[in-house]
Amino acid sequence: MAESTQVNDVISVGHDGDIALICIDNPPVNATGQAVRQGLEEAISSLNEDGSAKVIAIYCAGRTFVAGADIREFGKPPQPPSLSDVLDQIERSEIPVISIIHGTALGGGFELALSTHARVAIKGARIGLPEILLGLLPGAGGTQRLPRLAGIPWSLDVILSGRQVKAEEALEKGAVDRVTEGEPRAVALAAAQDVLDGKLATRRTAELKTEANQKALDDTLAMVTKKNPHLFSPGKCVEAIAASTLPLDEGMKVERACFIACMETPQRSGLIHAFFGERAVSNIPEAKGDTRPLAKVGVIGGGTMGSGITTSCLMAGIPVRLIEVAQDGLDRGVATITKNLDGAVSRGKMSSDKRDAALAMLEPSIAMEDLADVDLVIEAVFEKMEIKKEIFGKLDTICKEGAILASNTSYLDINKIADMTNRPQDVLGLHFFSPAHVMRLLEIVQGAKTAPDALATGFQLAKKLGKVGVLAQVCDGFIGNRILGHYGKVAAYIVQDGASPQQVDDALEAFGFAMGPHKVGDLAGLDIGYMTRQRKKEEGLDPDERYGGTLADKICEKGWYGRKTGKGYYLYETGAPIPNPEVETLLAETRAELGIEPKAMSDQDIVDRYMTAMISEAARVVEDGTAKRPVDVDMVFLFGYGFPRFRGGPLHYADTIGAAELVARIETYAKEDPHYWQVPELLRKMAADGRTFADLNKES
Ligand code: T1G
Repeated sequence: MAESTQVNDVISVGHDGDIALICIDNPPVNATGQAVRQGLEEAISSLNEDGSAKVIAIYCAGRTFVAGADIREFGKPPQPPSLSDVLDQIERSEIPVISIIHGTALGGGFELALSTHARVAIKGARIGLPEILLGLLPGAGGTQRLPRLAGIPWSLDVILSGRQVKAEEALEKGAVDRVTEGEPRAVALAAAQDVLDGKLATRRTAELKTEANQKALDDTLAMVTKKNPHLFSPGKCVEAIAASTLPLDEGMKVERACFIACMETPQRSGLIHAFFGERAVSNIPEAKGDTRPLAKVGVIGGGTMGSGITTSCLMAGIPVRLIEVAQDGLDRGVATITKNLDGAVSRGKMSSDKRDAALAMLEPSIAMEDLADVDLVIEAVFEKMEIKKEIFGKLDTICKEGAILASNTSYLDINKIADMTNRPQDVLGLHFFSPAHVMRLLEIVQGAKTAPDALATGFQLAKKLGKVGVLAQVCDGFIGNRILGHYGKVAAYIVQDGASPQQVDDALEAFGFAMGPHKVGDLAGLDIGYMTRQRKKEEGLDPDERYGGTLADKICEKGWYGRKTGKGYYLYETGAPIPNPEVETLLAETRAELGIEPKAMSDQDIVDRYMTAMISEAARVVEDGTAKRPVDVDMVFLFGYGFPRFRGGPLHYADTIGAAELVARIETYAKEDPHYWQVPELLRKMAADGRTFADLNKES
């Protein structure tokens, strides 16, 4: 290389005879932040002014080609030059410009490649336009240039799915021009030389024409509207892609308008909060530092949870010794695990070879002594403290020094369990969510004496399993179930006071939940809630608290537990749930017994009460430190409770209402029931200070 000049901190230009190499070096993913855009603009214009170079190749340093626009800039005042303008300039360059793709060229990164006159991918590279996952659409020409190269149908698939596409598929579809091997810079030099030698053709995408395909557009619009009725950007994606049959400058105007419309929606804010939140929850001191080995895991309990946890570990390549008390239980566990793995294969989540290898790493046993050499034990047996205490007492003597002893309990006190051992520093909670091999949330519960390296190992396990590990402190129900325990009552109150179970479900599904609380209860089994209510009755109910379980108790006392009995709040004989007409009778009985005159409630009132209840307990969970920050609560609900992702989580959604309005609402509701509706101190302070939960996230 004759010489290399640094245009700015992130862009350099090297020369080798007739070849100019532009290198982007903006860790961690070469996002097209302002410096990258400005540097590219300056480099392209100076090379064209100078005119000595006969071909320009753009490549990236580091682990990947540009992975997109810098998402951290969104929602802030735009800083020129815009990516669109820079890409138009590249496309208009008199000197042919090619791009060398390695790693993941996504979003604005792949749009950069599309604006060049040829694209060379290095084997293993993937391209994609995942803006839809952020509530957006490709806003720098992707909806206009990709259809010109690869046609409308394939462009609709790639843009509406947001999926990553292997280089070979992109080559087959014409989205890239060559797939080769080697290091980016060497490939750039070789490809540029091929351009000069006429071995690699170049062309301006703008000069290509998109073949019209109204049917593909109409079919896709119908499909996305049905699949995601709540989302705004899919329809805008189709609208922009449809404009790719227009002259480029006109199509770009349509794309711009669609992009701005998406940018302005709360959905974009919610989805980007979810993107960064998923990463933020493990970006804490407790998740870093020394960890312990995780070569082999022991799981106690072959029931639904134990089998799911075992499946999750095996799918991540971690050998598991599964313990059950008797052979028949062990056989059932192994059968469930086998079924789970077969399901993963049929869903295309793993190859059958990988499934066989996973199964080969399973060592079933009915002897707890076989846990002597494991690095981590996850107990997943009945939610009875006595049983857990007995098990942990035995583990204390069986397991090797330094082995981590974890309980999958969903609400019991980890400190009490730890105190059954002489090694409380090795004990923590690992609360998986059912089905454990599918749900991504893992609440990592820190005991009072849990050692830092044991806790950090919990986060390492989450990463290995592809789960979202969230730190929780000990309390009844930790983060998610504690909050659920609170707002679940308000759904019962709303039904007692006048709404039907179906109206509550319909209102919350219109808000964005995949399933309303009564359908969820039917799915999980109404008997679980029934047992909890009976347990609490035995322990002595709070006399000041309104009991909301009367209807649910009546339903369970009929033996109607939901899907598993074919009848619950809904009937399941035909498959799709239909409201159980006998529930109406039981509800009338309940209201009569409680002396309630039912009053009509609007869907909005139902959503407001339900969400305000959820937000108020979530605020308390942040206030008392059970959750580290509001974003941790949000991620618990996105990854463990089916909260609508486009709303970002309960506390991100709370910011769209505002603390002052929430306080006013709670004070209004408190007139009906001052015991249940109490204003959390944190919310009152936020209302007084004008702060948001986003502010609290930044402060922590
Ligand atoms: N902007 C800013 N930061 C980003 C980023 C981005 N686009 N992508 C990743 N990061 C950060 C991330 O927060 C983390 O930071 C670090 O990089 C490593 O990421 C105009 C409008 C590329 C597949 O949607 O899918 O272009 O936590 O932990 O698992 O049309 O990151 O270390 O501080 O995820 O190896 C479109 C989003 C943007 C791609 C790598 N692009 N990124 O995964 O690492 S919109 C995307 C990813 C756009 C244009 C539109 C993944 C990855 P920290 P990571 P990874």
